[in-house]
Amino acid sequence: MSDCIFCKIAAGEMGTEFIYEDDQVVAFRDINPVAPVHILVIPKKHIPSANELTEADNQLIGHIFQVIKKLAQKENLNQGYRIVNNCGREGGQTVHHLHFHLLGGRNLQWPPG
Ligand code: DGP
Repeated sequence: MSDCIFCKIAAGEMGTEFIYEDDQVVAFRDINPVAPVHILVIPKKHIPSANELTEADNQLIGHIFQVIKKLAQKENLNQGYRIVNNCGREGGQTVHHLHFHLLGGRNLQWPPG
């Protein structure tokens, strides 16, 4: 989608450093980190939110979770981490391109705000 910031990032148009890339996804560090490790993992395909996922995306979502697991190992998050997907306005979603936050490196509190 031409006016989507994450589509532009995934296309390499923003000069964002990728910490992981394959044919389906890219991962990069969040511009406003809320934890020592704060990585965003996004599909290259434009999907506005988790609410628009279909059965056809099942493989993609499974793949994203495999990528997250590998990134967590690479970042030495041996004590645990959190995967967050904000969906919709009340869910706190601000960028309308599906993304998963990988958070770690400190004790994360529950419940979130
Ligand atoms: P969410 O609230 O779940 O939609 O999170 C969107 C996140 O995206 C937010 O933590 C900030 C991050 N973000 C927004 N624009 C950019 C950008 O241009 N570069 C990077 N690295 N992160 C961005």
